[in-house]
Amino acid sequence: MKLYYSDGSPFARKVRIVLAEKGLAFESDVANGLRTPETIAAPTLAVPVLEDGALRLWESDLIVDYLLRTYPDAKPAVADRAQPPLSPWLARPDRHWQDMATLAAIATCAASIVNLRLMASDGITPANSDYLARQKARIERCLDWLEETVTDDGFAPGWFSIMDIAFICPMIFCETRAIMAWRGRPRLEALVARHQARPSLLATPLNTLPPLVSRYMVQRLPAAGTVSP
Ligand SMILES: N[C@@H](CCC(=O)N[C@@H](CS)C(=O)NCC(=O)O)C(=O)O
Repeated sequence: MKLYYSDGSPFARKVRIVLAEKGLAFESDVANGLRTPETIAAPTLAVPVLEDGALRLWESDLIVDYLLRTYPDAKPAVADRAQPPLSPWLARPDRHWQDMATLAAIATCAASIVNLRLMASDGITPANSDYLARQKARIERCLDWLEETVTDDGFAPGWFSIMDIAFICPMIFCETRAIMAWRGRPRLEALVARHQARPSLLATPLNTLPPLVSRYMVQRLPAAGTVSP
């Protein structure tokens, strides 16, 4: 397998954590900051992208779903029995739609967090852009909903779930990049704290450099306030 990623990407980190949790070996094609469109092997122009033989996949949740289904028995050489195991599914079979809705809320929240970060590089912030103010409001609303949804034992008690991982990665990104304050939500804070010493998290730190905004993106940005969906 080969994974294309940036080592600052919270979406790629989710995939890297799952690969580490399952002890799956892969070749890394890693870049710091945003890649130029010509160097991304996906129509989405975003990383992570996974190649497994002839198959090429993009979108982190899809990649994780593929890994869980394709390598169900993969385990790390040494498993720590004191820690909850990685969930074998994206969503609990008996709560499929609820968990998929949770994952969708987390993914939307994460995308808005990354948008705030990238646009700040151009001086566009919630203070001077109605569109970014709406994205910030979306993040707050998602976080409030997630705080109501999560339990004292994570999103799927007894498991280190993909929902847990998908939440932790962008919140660490949000904090280390000083994008916005998100704490003050005790259950979500406890979830992030609980897993920080897990080997798969320690093995996949985000880079300490802020991601770069490519000239391609800057040249094509319409003026603030005129963006259509
Ligand atoms: N929904 C995608 C988001 C991926 C994403 O936004 N990746 C960022 C890096 S954090 C990227 O490559 N952005 C390039 C761009 O937006 O042009 C996923 O879950 O994989």
